[in-house]
Amino acid sequence: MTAVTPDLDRLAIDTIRTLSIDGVQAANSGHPGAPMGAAPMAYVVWTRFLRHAPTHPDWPGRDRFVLSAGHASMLLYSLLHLTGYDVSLDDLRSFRQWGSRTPGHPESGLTPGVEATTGPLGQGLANAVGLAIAERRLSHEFEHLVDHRTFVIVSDGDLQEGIASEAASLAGHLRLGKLIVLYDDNGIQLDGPTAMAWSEDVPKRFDAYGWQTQRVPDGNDIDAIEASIEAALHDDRPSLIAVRTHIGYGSPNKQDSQKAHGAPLGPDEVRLTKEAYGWDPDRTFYVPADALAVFREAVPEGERLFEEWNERLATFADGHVDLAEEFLRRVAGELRPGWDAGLKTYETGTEVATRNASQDAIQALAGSVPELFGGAADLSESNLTDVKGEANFSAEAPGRNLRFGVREHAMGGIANGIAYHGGFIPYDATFLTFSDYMRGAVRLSALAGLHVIHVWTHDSVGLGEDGPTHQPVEHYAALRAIPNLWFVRPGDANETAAAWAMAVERRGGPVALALTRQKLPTLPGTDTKAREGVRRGGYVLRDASGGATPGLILIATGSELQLAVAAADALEGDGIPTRVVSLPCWETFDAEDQAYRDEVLPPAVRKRVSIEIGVSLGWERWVGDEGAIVGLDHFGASAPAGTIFEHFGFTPDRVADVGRRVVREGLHGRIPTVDGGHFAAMAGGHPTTPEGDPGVDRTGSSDPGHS
Ligand SMILES: Cc1ncc(C[n+]2csc(CCOP(=O)(O)OP(=O)(O)O)c2C)c(N)n1
Ligand SMILES: [Mg+2]
Repeated sequence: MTAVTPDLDRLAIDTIRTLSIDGVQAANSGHPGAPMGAAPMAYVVWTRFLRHAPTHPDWPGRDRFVLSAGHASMLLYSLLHLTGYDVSLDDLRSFRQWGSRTPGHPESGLTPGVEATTGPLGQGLANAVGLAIAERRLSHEFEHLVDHRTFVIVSDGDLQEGIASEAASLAGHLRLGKLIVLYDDNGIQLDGPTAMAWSEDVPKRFDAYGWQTQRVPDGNDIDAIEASIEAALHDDRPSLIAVRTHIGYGSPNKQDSQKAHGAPLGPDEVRLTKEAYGWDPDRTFYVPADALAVFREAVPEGERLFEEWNERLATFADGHVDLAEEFLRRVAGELRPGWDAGLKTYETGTEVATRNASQDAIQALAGSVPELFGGAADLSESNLTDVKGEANFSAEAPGRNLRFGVREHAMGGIANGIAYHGGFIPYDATFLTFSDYMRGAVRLSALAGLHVIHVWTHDSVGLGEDGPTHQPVEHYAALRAIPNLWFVRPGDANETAAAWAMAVERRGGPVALALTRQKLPTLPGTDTKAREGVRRGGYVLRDASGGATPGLILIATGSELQLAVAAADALEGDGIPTRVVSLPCWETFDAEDQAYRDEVLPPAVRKRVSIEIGVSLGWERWVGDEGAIVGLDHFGASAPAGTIFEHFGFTPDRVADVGRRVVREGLHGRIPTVDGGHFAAMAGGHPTTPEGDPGVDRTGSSDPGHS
């Protein structure tokens, strides 16, 4: 053990500071100010509290540390290097460079020891709440094996974000006592003093959320910081410690100014700052041996903790072999054999809303996939996401059904945090329209490759009477635009069971399920074809009769699949051999090889019609030059679902008519959207029509379905 004197503490802290300064200077880009101010609190957490094992960064028993203020990434990279993670000085020298492990903002999966991808302010705190929820639930399921804390550093910007307020409010309500948040209270943000835009008393706000709150008036007083963390650990509420710091601490000309926030100090100021620390201004990336020794104690200490935990696991396994194996399976992210045996098959013709089929799937999977853990943003009665017979997750009991309250953005961030933790397949739920409210978190789940399932019901204008505020129209396109998000819109109950199976099986990214409120008929063929077909993203649901080469392909998703099937009957009756392709997931279909895609959509069959009750954007890709797109390029309306479909021209007759004209008249491209007279009847503004003529009621001659 190195005897750590105050001077050595100071040297170690200044080592974090100077590495951060040098990293940003070398990159000529980055944020030096926050690492300089927050180095002491980070030092206290990492050398006096954090139970981690730098040589076993994935050890399930480790404490979690989240740098929510991801712009301060050099702070984290410096700590990872110093405490002995596989992050070298060269990695620090290549901060923000192509191919480096030290990207601009921390990216989980890229750098050992980075627990969460952060940078979009506020997300990290929500992730941390998810980590703490996961810890509590897993420790309930596997007592003795799980018992760790979650430490977070947040900045002003983090705490200004709505997602942080949502997450903190829920954390207080749930009394997540093992969550400890240190707030880098430096009074400066990007544009200048926080006082420009902010005057509330933050700890008081957190008091009101049910947190323990403390203030440390001097951010360099490491004993006071240590005492506050001690006190936090002994309180059963989550804790916020507001630590008053100085951005750019030690920089003679930039301390306490936004100039230290997001730009290199500059060579001259770097020299002056190092001199102010009593350092040799000519040395860069310098790590004094004494300072390194203090940090590197984390390595043997981590080995010890890791071994101790493995012994605990072995002892536990003596009496509970099954439970120990189950624990290891869970944290390895493997599914139980036969996990999908309970999924239902629905008989052709049965009328089931896909949200109900989703409820059936959740219920069927609940026993065989105990890692499924989630809930809704106050819509469990609508999203049908509760596991029946299970308790709520509350302050008193770590049950299985999460109640997020109306906090969609935090819900997304918390689900991400549960996924980061491991041992769970988290799911969350709301109306598809309100996926917009959680988009920031959804994007990060895709970027970080997190296995999260989003259950988004009320998936089109088909939700009916709630009207256009609640009816998603542009959402399919917007969600399909997010890389690595599988957006799945199943067309009936069998496709929904298949979609759940694919969602549970996926690794390396999120899956969104778009589900209907209204009932849909179970279509012929999905009972046998959906399971494989949905996984592959698209398949031939029904082929042209008599083995004829199709003269036309109808391509549909979700509630419009039934229209394609019905229209195909009519078209076949007219002598047009018609194939129906169900295309519930563009992303997995795209990932299939060309041979399979050509089998489903033969390049030679160029007459095609897509039918989807959302914006037409993107469908060009599947219908090609000679195909037509039946979409909905305006907002919806308040009326019963059947009426809306009728008035907007989503009927088998209109689809068949478009199909006929595509084959016989060469009709192609985006088919003008029908508004059924709705917008002409509206007082005030009208949507811009495809013809650029707002307000014209185009029901009639210009629309093939009504001609
Ligand atoms: C959601 C989001 N909005 C904006 C930004 C850009 N940004 C990065 S840091 C920052 C504010 C900085 O203030 P603070 O959080 O107090 O950090 P400090 O200046 O103290 O380092 C902003 C606006 C961001 N990263 N995330
Ligand atoms: Mg600040």
